[in-house]
Amino acid sequence: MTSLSWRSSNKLATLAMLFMVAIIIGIFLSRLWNSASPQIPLAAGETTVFNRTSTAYEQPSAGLTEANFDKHGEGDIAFEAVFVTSPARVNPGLGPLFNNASCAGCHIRNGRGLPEKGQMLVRVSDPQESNLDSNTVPLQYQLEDNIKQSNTPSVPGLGTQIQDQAIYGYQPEAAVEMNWQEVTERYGDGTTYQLRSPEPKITLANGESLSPEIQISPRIPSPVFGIGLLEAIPNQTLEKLADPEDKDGDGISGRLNQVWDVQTKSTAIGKFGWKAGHPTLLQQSASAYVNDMGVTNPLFTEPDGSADIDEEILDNANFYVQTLAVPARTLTKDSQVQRGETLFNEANCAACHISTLKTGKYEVKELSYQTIYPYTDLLLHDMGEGLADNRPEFLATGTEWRTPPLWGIGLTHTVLPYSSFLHDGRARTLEEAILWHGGEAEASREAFRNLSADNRAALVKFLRSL
Ligand code: HEC
Ligand code: HEC
Ligand SMILES: [Ca+2]
Ligand SMILES: [Ca+2]
Ligand SMILES: [Ca+2]
Repeated sequence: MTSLSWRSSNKLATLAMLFMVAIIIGIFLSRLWNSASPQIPLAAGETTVFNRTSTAYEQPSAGLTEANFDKHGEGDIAFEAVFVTSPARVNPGLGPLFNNASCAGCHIRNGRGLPEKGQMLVRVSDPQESNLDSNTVPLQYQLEDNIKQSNTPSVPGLGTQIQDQAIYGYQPEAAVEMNWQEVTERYGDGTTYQLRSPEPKITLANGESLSPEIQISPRIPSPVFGIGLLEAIPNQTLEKLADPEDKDGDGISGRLNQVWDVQTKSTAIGKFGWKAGHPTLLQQSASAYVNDMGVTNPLFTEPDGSADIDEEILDNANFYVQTLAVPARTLTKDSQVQRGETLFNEANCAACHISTLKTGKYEVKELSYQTIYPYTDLLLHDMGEGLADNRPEFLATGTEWRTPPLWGIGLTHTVLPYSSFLHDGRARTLEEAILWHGGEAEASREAFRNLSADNRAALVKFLRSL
């Protein structure tokens, strides 16, 4: 008996030894493997999610604390909530004028909406109506009837945004119909392509057409994932990227917008929206509630100071967009994708669509200090006459737009087929989006236009891998 138990325990010890050795060899091999294969850049650092399905833009950032995960869930409910006419038990306060009854109704599956009624917005201003003296009055921000910008004087009867829907008993401000004009152009190799540009037809409530003097700017909803990380990029980083006088002479002169912050009642760096017209995500979300849905809130109240929603709901909806994850890249080892990335850099796309940035200290601590790959500099660039809306927004001129992030852009049609690109949704494909680039990006566009069909496909495949 004694010898048997001695033998079996000896066997056990040998087995345990072998097991340990196997683990050590395993660790060693995996180290070796990792050092041999280049690190796959994780789009959003530790917060990246691995989901490239049609729900890719609806995932909470990886690594949220349990409390923040729950808050994200509360925010999801707020973002989906469909508002109705007051009085009502659930979600009252819609309108009287509005564009859509919920955030999710425009930002379809958190991606971009379509350039059609109920999803796109038309911003307007009347250059004749300069009712504010910008020398004496600081940039006052008066959204619709609450706020006014000195360089986008409101249009009598329309304000600065057309609400084309209204609750029972009210009349929408105008009807917006999107028409498109097509032109045929050629790649360097002679292959033809079509580009379309919008010709919106705006009919006022009284049946008249909107005067051609009025500046109009149609905008599709931008994707809302990953933007907490963009907010977490320190201002100093953006200031360093800016080169307003193009001192380094590369033809690219990004600059920062300076906009009105309703909370601090002072000017601040603009970051959100197609022309970077809002300084914070909270203000962007609050202005969406009041302008796009007619839902007054703690930042934009009724004249008597009351509001349709309280701070908790506004905060939750905002927290939701702050903590929406970015999907991981795919096909990083595919040789065509790798060639596409080289072509992207050679065409100088990366001068504006900056690949790598670092977040700083942020209110959502899980998003702090991450290395991220957003492919944007968040700066305004002159994109030429072709893309111009000719309607300024604070410092942004009629030809300037903020570089949009390209992360996750490859999933656009997986999330919503037929959704389109650029500020007004004119580009049906990634190729069309590139071919509209002008101004500071003209050389980049020409570089792409003159690539061989093979190389164009590789560059676009790289974009689809993002
Ligand atoms: C009627 C459609 C519509 C509704 C409703 C709407 N949005 Fe938007 N959203 C847009 C459009 C259009 C833009 C681009 C605005 C611009 O450039 O001026 C935008 C931009 C944004 C952005 C900026 C993204 C970026 O990258 O800069 C955020 C954040 C946002 N919306 C959040 C919300 C939230 C939160 C709600 C609900 C409270 C909401 N939106 C409701 C149409 C809508
Ligand atoms: C001078 C800065 C600049 C350069 C260089 C540049 N872009 Fe852009 N890009 C922008 C801006 C600004 C927009 C938004 C324009 C608009 O919406 O009207 C944009 C939009 C895009 C979009 C559409 C994004 C969306 O969300 O709809 C894609 C795709 C894109 N760029 C790819 C490229 C590629 C590929 C290159 C190189 C061939 C390139 N860009 C070069 C500034 C630049
Ligand atoms: Ca209301
Ligand atoms: Ca209006
Ligand atoms: Ca420069």
